[in-house]
Order: sequence, then structure tokens, then C-alpha cells
Amino acid sequence: MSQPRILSGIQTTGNMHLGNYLGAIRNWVELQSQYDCFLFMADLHAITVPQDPKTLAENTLKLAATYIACGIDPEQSTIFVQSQLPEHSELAWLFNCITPLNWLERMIQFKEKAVKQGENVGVGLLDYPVLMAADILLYDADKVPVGEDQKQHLELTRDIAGRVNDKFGKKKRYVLKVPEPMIRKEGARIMSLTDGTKKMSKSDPSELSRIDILDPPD
Ligand code: ATP
Ligand code: LTN
Repeated sequence: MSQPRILSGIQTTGNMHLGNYLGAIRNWVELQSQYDCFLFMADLHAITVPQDPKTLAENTLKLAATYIACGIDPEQSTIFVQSQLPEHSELAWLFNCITPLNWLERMIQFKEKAVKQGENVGVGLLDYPVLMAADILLYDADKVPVGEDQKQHLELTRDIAGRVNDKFGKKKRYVLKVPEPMIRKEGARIMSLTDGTKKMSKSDPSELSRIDILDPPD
């Protein structure tokens, strides 16, 4: 019998921290034997904020190595780089054409990250959740294990799937599988060490705000 499917990813925006481990990877490792897992390096999401190309390529490889070091077994799970599969961007475009703009303008992460970019905020930052919906719906994922900060994006993914099914599905024959979020209570939101009101984040300019999992023991 085939196993239910899980899909998840981490952006290649820097070194993995304790929040990424407790909110995401630790759960993937546990779920690996019960699910058909598709786990990827989200490099197209990383470029929604400015990136140096050389560092981005290094971060992508480093993140893949970190997945494996944390216990993701490439024999058991499928690990891949998002940008190597053009279907992610292609499906995102189709979804762009049916997603109301005001669904995206409501996204908390967009509002927070847009403030940091000032005048230079790119369209990609607004469109980020549509690409995420394409990542998930392309694989017919049953469940998506993520941290608390991604809950709103997963609700949007479900709304996009529902809209496609209403518009293009036939009675009782859906086009897209509507996925369930999988957010553990413990470790779903690890806070920054320098500002207890914000979550720990790879792209926080202060290294003191986080514990990277590649930090030496001292
Ligand atoms: P960036 O700072 O570049 O936005 P990030 O550190 O927020 O990156 P993501 O790549 O956006 O990390 O997230 C990867 C996974 O880790 C997601 O499942 C996300 O929900 C989870 N995650 C991120 N930060 C935390 C946190 N502080 N606590 C728990 N889970 C987290
Ligand atoms: N936006 C996610 C990374 C990500 C993702 C996905 C997670 C991109 N596509 C699909 C789960 C499923 C984040 O964690 N910031």
C-alpha cells in the first residue's frame, strides 16, 4: 500500500538555527518511516530578498548536507533543489492568475519583511505564498510539517486549492488535493535571543539573535 505524502522545505537564506530544527527538521526525521517524504531547499523563495549568488549556491549545498546530518535519509526521502524543477514556477504562474491580490496583501510575513526592504520591496516577496502553494499542490501532498509562522501560508494554499477545485473540478472529482498543516505544539515558535517578541530567524542581521545548529559547542 502506498504511504501518505509529506512535503516541506527550508529557504536557503543562511545557516540553519534551532528554530528550523525544532519547528521543522526534527519532525521530518520522525515522520520519514511512516510517510513518503519530499523535502527541498527553497532557493527560489530565498531570492525574494536580496542574495549574493555565490553565497546562495553555497547555502543550498550546505542546507542539503545539514538535512542529511540531522537524520534525513536520502534512501528513504526525496531531497531536491526547488529551482531545478521549472514546474514549481510554472504552476505558480497559473495560480497567480486565479489568486486575488487582497489574499496576498493580508499575509503577516509579507508585511513584516516588506518593512525591512523599504522602497525596494519586490513583487516576489508579495507572491511568495503563491509559489509555496505551487510547491505543495504540485506533489499532491497530504501533510505539510512546518513551524507556526507558516500557518497563514498553508491556509492560503488550501484556499488556492479550493478555488481551483471549485472553478475547474467536476462534481466529486477534485483537481488538487487539499493538504493539512502539521504544526507540533512543542518547538513550533522558538523566539529570538535578542528580541523576545520576534521569532528566531536565519535572516536576522544579528548573529546573537539565534543559535545556529552548526555553532561550535562553546
Ligand atoms: P528567513 O529568516 O530567511 O525567513 P527562517 O529562519 O524564518 O528564514 P524558513 O526557511 O522561513 O526559516 O523556515 C523553514 C522552516 O523552519 C519552516 O517550517 C518554519 O516554519 C520553521 N521555522 C522558522 N523559524 C522558526 C522558529 N523560530 N521556530 C520554529 N520553527 C521555525
Ligand atoms: N516558506 C517556507 C519554505 C517553503 C515551504 C514550501 C515549506 C517554501 N515552500 C512548501 C513547506 C512547504 C518557509 O518555511 N518559510
